[in-house]
Amino acid sequence: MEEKKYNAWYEETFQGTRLSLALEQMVYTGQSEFQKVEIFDTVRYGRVMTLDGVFMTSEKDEFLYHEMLTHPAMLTAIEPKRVLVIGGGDGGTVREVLRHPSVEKCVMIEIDELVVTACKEHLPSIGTAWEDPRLDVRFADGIDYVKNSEEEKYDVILLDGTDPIGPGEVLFAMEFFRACKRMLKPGGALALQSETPMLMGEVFAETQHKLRELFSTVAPYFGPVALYPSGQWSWTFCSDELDPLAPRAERQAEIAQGCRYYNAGIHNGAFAIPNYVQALIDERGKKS
Ligand code: SPD
Repeated sequence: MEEKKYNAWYEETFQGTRLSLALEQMVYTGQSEFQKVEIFDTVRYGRVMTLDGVFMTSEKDEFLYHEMLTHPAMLTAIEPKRVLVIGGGDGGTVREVLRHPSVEKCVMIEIDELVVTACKEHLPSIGTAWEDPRLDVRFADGIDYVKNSEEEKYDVILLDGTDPIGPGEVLFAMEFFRACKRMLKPGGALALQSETPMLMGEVFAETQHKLRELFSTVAPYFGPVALYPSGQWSWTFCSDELDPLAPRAERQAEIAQGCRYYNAGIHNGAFAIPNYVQALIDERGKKS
């Protein structure tokens, strides 16, 4: 097949890598007090959203990331009723959370209202649950919330933030993880996006060790996200009481039916730690 010539490309520069997508047209550009928000149509990934020039989500592959961030923790928790999502302004994570019938309330704390407004208008295929009455979206600082909230605690907390570079760095700080734990009920689970071990090995390993100081079970798990640098992504499951390798099989089968990536086999396999990743964790352990 002959390679077509494309006139315009959108290029992400990230930690010494460049990833380009052939561009069809820009759809939206806005600047909030926090970041530049761009949404555009691409030839192969459908509609894509970037924050400060970094790919966040695409119509083509968003299910990989959102299903994997959400379902391992939701299906390991016994009967998650209250769920907290920090970040996740495109709406993909809350969409997956609200597919669980046990959920009575899902609070989403997103710092940047512009991300939600732009995604509601221009990426409606991702955020399909904005009107769900169980959803309570608040535009506030997630760090302040977990540090200071006196509200009822949560069964599951999901961290759907940006990369730990610049403003996103605080989302990988010990202080923040400690505050998240404060907001978890006994028997609860925290899951977070924990970056690419291939290109962000130090941050990944450091994060594992920080979380191990707080939780008795810290289990990284892995999957592909084609849009993100290196393509190999990680998330991390944390709990004091729950075993991520013992999800609730009945609920899992129901949820997996509506998933495009996640299923029981993926769940189990995702928790296998690749040898190079185990080595990163072990090496970082020797330093402390
Ligand atoms: N390198 C991009 C990492 C982005 C992680 N969060 C994505 C948010 C999608 N809801």
